[in-house]
Amino acid sequence: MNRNEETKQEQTGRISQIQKNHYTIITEEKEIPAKLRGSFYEKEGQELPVVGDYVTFRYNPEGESMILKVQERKSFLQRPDQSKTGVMQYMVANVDHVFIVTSLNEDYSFNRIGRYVSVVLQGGAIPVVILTKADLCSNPGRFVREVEGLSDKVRVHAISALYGIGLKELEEYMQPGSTICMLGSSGAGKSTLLNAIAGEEKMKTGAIRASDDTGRHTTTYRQLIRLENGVDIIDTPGMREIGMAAAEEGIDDTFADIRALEMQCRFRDCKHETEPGCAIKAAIEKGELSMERLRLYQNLSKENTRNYAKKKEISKWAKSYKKEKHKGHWDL
Ligand SMILES: Nc1nc2c(ncn2[C@@H]2O[C@H](COP(=O)(O)OP(=O)(O)OP(=O)(O)O)[C@@H](O)[C@H]2O)c(=O)[nH]1
Ligand SMILES: [Mg+2]
Repeated sequence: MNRNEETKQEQTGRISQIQKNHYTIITEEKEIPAKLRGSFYEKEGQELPVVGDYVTFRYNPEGESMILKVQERKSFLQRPDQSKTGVMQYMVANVDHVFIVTSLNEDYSFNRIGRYVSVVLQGGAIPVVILTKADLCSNPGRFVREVEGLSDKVRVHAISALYGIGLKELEEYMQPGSTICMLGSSGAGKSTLLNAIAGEEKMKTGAIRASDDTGRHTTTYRQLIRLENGVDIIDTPGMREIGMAAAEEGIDDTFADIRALEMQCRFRDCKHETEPGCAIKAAIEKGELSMERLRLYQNLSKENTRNYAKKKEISKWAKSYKKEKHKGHWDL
């Protein structure tokens, strides 16, 4: 193809990076700088491209190419906005598996993993929980079992990217042409895992704070990396929290739709089993709610009740301990 023909022809590529209004498109041959066609800004509610989108563009060998259209997405991850305005934030598109990366140190949070799983299921991708830094944990199996209890749709692997433990288990996700996205808090080890899978340093990694095991936001924007084995991996910056209400019990944000439906059930204590007038069952029948998300919500609520009961029990015990100690009975 000569230069002129190449310019006229519409091509297809994949968005690998976005910096303000500047897009990078990756094709079989190269990375191409691009911008949006003006009409994207004219029409209200027009879907803008996100990392992972396949787009049609007009090639410009001299400068920025022109993105004409976003192609239909097969999955689309969104999360509720942190400021709780009800707006959804777009994250990535066309992902097959999402690696929910959590390290086996202070970062581990059963509830947070549940919220990520919900976001992934909602977006139409498959959640895979990766418990990293297994080298720092004396009993990774305990955590694997706990996470497996979330939903039978969730796969769990305990690994150490630094020591190469468990990486073989991840080979089944490396199908040529498939896409993996890394999600998880800053410092969890997403970029370290990506480098270990790639076999070379594609991304920068950074030390965590010893005081609370949190990271320092080393990765600052989403980036799609095309590996030699034909897999696309999207690395993302660590998020502080995902769709989380301030309280530890707050699973409300990620499950706002289910809670809204529950309010419409005829009985206030509806268990969504055999009760008549159940809005949850109706939504499942209509295909508006998936069974997996309902189970996940129920499992998380159960776990929260258990934690709450545990906390209450402990504080009761602490109070009686103080009282008894005061009477002099507890000097062991
Ligand atoms: N002990 C141990 N440390 C690890 C492992 N994986 C990553 N780390 C360390 O954890 C720190 C954070 O790793 P990163 O890969 O930068 O974390 P990240 O999730 O990409 O963080 P952000 O880019 O900030 O979102 C680095 O010091 C890594 O060396 C592991 O398996 N074991
Ligand atoms: Mg990173």
